[in-house]
Amino acid sequence: MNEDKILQMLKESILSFDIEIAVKAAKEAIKANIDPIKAIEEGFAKGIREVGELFAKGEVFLPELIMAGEAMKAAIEILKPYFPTGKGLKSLGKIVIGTVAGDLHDIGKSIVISMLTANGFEVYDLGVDVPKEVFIQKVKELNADILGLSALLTSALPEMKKIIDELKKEGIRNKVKVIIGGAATTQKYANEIGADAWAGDAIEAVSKIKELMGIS
Ligand code: B1M
Repeated sequence: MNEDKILQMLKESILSFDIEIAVKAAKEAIKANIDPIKAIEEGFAKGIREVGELFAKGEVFLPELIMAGEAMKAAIEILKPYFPTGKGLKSLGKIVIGTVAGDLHDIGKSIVISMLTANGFEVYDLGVDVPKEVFIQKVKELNADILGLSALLTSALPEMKKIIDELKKEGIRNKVKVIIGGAATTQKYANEIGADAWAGDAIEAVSKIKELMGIS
């Protein structure tokens, strides 16, 4: 099977809403030596975004959305050991990251974290549905270089602005760079709320963070 056919199979495995099929597809990708990040971005993620479109049109419902999410997570678990590792690299900087309050989506954030770790950053994952106070406290405690905020729900976007406002109130806005991402966000929104950067995917997140830190 050529690479395009395998990527198509990975996408379809998510559209089957079946964990076993997705896991089998992930194993096929490894056997075929497909780069694990490519397998996610050009295979599985295409499938889950299509599920999202079907959900929005009312052609699939919450149980399918949940199963597709579980299938995607299981596939990523199979691929994870094959991600490039950051072991032995000198830390390039400390990053605090989380999905903002009200939002439980974490699949994309986990991919971003894996890529950042593989590139030598120390990443502190606060999880999902993270209250603004927890972000602020962790940034202070670690003297973090970067604060990463993820959101997939439009309704969670205002939370990002609140966090940036809180950094200002605490007098630490100039001590930490803020990057936002996730399907609900845009470069325009990042500009509006005064974030330092926006990234559309995990690879861009790494390059934007390196830029923010002056790393070439
Ligand atoms: Co949800 N959901 N969901 N969902 N879900 C969306 C986001 C939605 C767009 C689907 C749709 O209607 N078309 C819609 C939001 C509409 C809106 O607000 N505009 C939606 C909805 C409505 C909901 C619920 C409200 C449904 C309900 O209960 N009625 C509910 C909300 C729960 C909550 O959060 N409070 C809900 C629940 C869920 C599940 C739990 C079932 C599951 C999540 C499982 C999980 O994450 N553990 C789920 C899923 C799977 C989706 C879709 C289908 C897929 C999300 C995903 O994993 N994408 C999604 C549709 C879509 O996104 N098109 C949808 C794949 C992932 C690789 O991409 O997350 O975008 P993404 O991450 C990318 C980039 O965005 C970027 O890099 C990643 C890798 O390339 N990135 C960053 C992400 N974070 C970054 C941070 C950075 C930089 C880059 O810097 C810090």
